[in-house]
Amino acid sequence: MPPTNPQLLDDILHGLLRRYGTRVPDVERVMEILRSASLIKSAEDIENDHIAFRTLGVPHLGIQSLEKIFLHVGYQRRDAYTFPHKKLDAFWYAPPAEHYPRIFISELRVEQLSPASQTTIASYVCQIDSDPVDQLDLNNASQVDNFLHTSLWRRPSWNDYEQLRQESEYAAWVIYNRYYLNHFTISVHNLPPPYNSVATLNRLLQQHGISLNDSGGIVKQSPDGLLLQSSSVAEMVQAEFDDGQGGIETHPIAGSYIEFAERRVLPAFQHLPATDLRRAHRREGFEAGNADKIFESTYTEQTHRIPKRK
Ligand code: OOG
Ligand code: NI
Repeated sequence: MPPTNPQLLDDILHGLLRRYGTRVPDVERVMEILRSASLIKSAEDIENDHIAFRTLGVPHLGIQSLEKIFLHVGYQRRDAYTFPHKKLDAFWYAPPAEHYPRIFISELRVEQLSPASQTTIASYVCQIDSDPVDQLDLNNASQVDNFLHTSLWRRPSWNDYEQLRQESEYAAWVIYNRYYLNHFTISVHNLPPPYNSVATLNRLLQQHGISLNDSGGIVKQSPDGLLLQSSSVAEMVQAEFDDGQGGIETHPIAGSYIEFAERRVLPAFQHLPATDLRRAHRREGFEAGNADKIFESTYTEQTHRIPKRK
């Protein structure tokens, strides 16, 4: 199905990636590594496998709210994934045309958190008494873009952030980072060999100082062997918190990261010449076991391993 309005979708994605690029200096570092190794000429040569968002599972928000923006431009909801231990649920969405990224949206099961964390989250979201996406003109790209980059709640306090983080790293991430893009994903299988595998590309990235999430091992592989993923450790952003006295205090916290995905060719299409291979011939969707570890790219256990950049 073609996108109902390609310009609208292009504009929304452009706005998301522009903000993401300024918040995640690793994006430019990785582009430079790929350019220096002659794997790409410019960023446009990269296929964006998918982008991801995080949401709070509370009335009027969560997946059911955010997904409306993308369903409107022709995305289709596909498989569900559950992460009971992390108290998360997720869906992935297929794009309206092959050159657009897939979308992965997850949601925190707020009702399963401790009463203290639920009270903290409620103090931020309690004024939202209708779905804010319903107030938008979904055909207006700049309205949608503003919505995705404007807070729905007050500036968080450091105390609340830290209290949430001790129970759920994900909750703390969303309270501060909201709908900012959590990551974009380089389709590694489309890079020139031998860097068309995550194992090889990872070594190149690490040689150039990119830190990779090692939770569960650096390469996450699906049981069918066809989806391999790695991710950088989230970069720290200087975040401004409410100091409780009418002022602002700044603390470094986890922002966003970059993912690398290798989708291998499905057994039925392995006879095809490489030049004929399209998305439909490769492993689709996501894998809960891989995703479970990729979420940890923003967790303190990972970000604390990373030496500070000068
Ligand atoms: C998403 C983690 C999962 C994938 O590709 O499986 C994921 C997140 O960190 O919000 O990106
Ligand atoms: Ni991902």
